Amino acid sequence: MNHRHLLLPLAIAAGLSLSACKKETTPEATAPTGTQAQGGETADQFVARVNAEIKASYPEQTSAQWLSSTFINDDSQRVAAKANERSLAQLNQWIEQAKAFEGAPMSEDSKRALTLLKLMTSMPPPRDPARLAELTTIAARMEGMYGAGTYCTGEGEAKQCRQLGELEDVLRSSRDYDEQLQAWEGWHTISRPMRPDYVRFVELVNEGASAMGFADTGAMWRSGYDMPPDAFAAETDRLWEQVKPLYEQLHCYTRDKLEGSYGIERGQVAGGLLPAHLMGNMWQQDWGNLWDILEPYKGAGSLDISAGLQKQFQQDLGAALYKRGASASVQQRFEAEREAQLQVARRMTERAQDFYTSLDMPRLPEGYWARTQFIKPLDRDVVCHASAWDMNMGGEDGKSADVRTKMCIKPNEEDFTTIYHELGHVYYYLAYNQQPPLFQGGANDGFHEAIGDTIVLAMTPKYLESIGLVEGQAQSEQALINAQMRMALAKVAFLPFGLMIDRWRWGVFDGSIAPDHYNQAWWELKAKYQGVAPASARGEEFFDPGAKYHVPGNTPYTRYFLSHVLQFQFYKSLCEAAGHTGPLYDCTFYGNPEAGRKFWTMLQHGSSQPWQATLKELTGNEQIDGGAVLEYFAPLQEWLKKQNEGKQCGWQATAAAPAAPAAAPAPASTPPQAAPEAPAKQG
Ligand code: X8Z
Ligand code: ZN
Repeated sequence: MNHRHLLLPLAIAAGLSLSACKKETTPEATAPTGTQAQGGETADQFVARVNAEIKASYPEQTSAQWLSSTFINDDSQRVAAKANERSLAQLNQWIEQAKAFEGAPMSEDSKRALTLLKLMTSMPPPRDPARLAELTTIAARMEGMYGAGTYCTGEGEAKQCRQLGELEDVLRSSRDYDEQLQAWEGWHTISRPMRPDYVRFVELVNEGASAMGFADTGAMWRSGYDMPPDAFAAETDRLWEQVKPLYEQLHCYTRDKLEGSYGIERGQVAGGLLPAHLMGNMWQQDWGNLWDILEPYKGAGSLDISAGLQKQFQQDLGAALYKRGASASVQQRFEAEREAQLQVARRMTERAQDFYTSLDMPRLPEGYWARTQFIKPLDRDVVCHASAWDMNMGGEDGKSADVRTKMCIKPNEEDFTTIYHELGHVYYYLAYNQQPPLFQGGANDGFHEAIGDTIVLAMTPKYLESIGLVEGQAQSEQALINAQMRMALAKVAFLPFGLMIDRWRWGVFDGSIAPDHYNQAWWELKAKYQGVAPASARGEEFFDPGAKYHVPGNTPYTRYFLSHVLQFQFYKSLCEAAGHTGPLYDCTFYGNPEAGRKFWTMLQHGSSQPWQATLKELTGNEQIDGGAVLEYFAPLQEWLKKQNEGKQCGWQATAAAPAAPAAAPAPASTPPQAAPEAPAKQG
């Protein structure tokens, strides 16, 4: 996770979070502070002291988290939970002390800092020490369960165990209906045991949120956007309405193609919903792996990035084997393979760094290359979910910064673009390290998620050809539609997913979704927003939300929805800064220092001012707006409309409940969504 933002950080199971995709860490006091503000201290002095204490205690906190994510066992979990507990206890103290300054004179910066202090964690801590300890233990355990999640089949000699990466490989590559179903269902077994922990987790964080004066944890999460929480929720509805028609067109086209591949019976679930296990992705959040089924014009402009990366891997492997000679042992061959995997992962990362340095941003510090986890270690469990870490807030001079990423990189397109995403977090850290710790965060958390993705939008076919990943790019209408489709499968398909996760959690936190309806509510929201459904019954014996990292990791998710709108606004502005004319989708600002300077200036603000001001500086607009998404995809949307002519688009969310024996009928309260003029066609 990448984050470093104090507010509702992205971080995962930990406590405060100063960073974007990493665990939240709450700094622990180093100075002997009591529960009282120190005598004679002014508000500004108090804020300065808190900032200093955060910075002093931060490295030890993040180290504990790093260890527990890259070496999962009982000991590392204990140490991480303890560190987190101390951090959150310290946070409680500061928040308590800050009360003494309510109404006192202070600078505008201090006012903002004190607001941000209360939002520093996405895991609001109960005051009671025993319950706080219980909370951090549960949080560490849930994340550990996710990271170590393994699905085994068979017995004895035939026993086969697979982790997430291997199960994802099946969804990525297999087109066998049953094989995919088994991989999908298999992964969803790992979260069943999390359910009681999650129920308790919700009670404990709600206790913490209410002690801080929030209605519940969801209300607290919605308070981090420089506007009233209700207004923020309404903003997300507004943005979704803006982009929904585009999603509906993509959904309609995709359903048709799935029916073509799997037959009318198996290519959809009753009501016109897309079968969850056939979308090439465990959570149906990115449909890019369905390229073989969805490519509009076969071979028009080859954009097979994964093939290009595979080729590089094979070359590295060839070299590694050659080095070991023709008589290499099995062990040596195995080592050659590991060496090649690491090498291609590093080269992919260097390639991503090159984009940033082409914008005149600094090279990553040496320590980054030394301490990053590039590939999955073989000797222990780790959390493979990608994240970016600022270990010490030491980047002012760019020399002492200890920044890292943690991934299990494979040579495919998805991981390649994720590297660009993660480096976006890292460059944000480096740029705002000169701010006081309480301002070391994204302008809002959606900004933090959007930096690297803005760069991904600038990875045009021309750019990809210039770095040798794809060849033979020709300008044609068909190549354009192919390129747009490739981007839409990643970006447009994501939008409703980005929304539904926290729609579920907001409901869980405010009590409108009770524990005995967790799974039902989850699938109702999946049906309503995404138009997807499981092919088999998913009753309350399952806990399917827990199979998505950010739920056991407690990372708020609305940030990704915002990011998927914001990144198009950022992209458009940087294109303008680079002097681009012509259609938006055609722009890359690779190698343009002007665009780079504009970007960097924004990053340096961190969270020191309301995000609206930062957005205005960059884009001239202080509202998040879906207009740039629609502008970018205008050619594709036109094309999709034509393809879908005469088809019955849309779906019926009421049909979402699995029509299997034990399933309860969907509640009448779920309105049909995306209301088709006529009901969706039945399979
Ligand atoms: O979690 C992430 C990043 C780390 S912040 C890898 N993302 C979301 C996800 O994977 O669910 C990036 C896009 C959405
Ligand atoms: Zn991220």
